[in-house]
Amino acid sequence: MKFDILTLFPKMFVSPLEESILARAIEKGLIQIRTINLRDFAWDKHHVVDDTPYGGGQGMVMKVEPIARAIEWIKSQDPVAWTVYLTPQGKPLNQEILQQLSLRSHLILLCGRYEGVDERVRDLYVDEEISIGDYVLTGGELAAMVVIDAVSRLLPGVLGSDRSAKEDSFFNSLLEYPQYTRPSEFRGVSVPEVLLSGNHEAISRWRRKEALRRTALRRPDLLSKANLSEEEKKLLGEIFQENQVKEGRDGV
Ligand code: 4GX
Repeated sequence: MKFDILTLFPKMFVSPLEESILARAIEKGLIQIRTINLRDFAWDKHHVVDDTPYGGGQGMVMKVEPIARAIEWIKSQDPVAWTVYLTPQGKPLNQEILQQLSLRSHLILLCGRYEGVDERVRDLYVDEEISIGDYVLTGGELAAMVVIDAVSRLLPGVLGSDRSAKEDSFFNSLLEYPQYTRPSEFRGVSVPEVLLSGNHEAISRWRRKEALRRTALRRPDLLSKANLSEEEKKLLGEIFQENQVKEGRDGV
């Protein structure tokens, strides 16, 4: 999969791509990442990439021509390249959108700065607008990095093969269960007995139950979307009963 990043700050991408899983994916040729400095496509004497907004107001707007030239240049090499603009005004990013993006062969990630891009960039070049969350960054670069990271790990061969299979079933609709590793006791806090028991049936049941508990407590919105099995509904019933007992003790 190819990623082209259109940015005024290409260096922001250097070290995140030199580490760990993404570095290995690049090395193995599973992903190809190019940073393209939009300033290189500003052809006036001073390579100007921004200008004041028509109608007046605060800040600067990114000019249409450098972005247009950069995207047209990429598309002349690969007409199916899909252009994504990172902006708080986009669709909220989730695992389903990432799954869809991971099926494409070539993404162009447009990183805006200042007050954003001239609206005609959207009109003429942007295929999809994505937001990584309801907060404001200083630019689209970190959002683009999030997309690259989360898409890459969905590509075949990027994670260990045992890691990827697990992912989609259970994990997608529920939060993960608590994990522990050695030591079995730390500052008086013990690892749950069952995890040391070697009873795989009991361990699996405990994990499903704790994943349900966590989801019910922290993200009830996810639970209503999840397709729960009869077994899971039973576990959820147990959790609610346990909570009522606890609330009774707490005087609720
Ligand atoms: N999820 N930003 C875009 C420039 C901008 C300003 C105004 C449009 C209108 C962000 C996010 C994000 C900061 C990227 C502002 N664009 N991107 N940038 N949240 O906060 O994706």
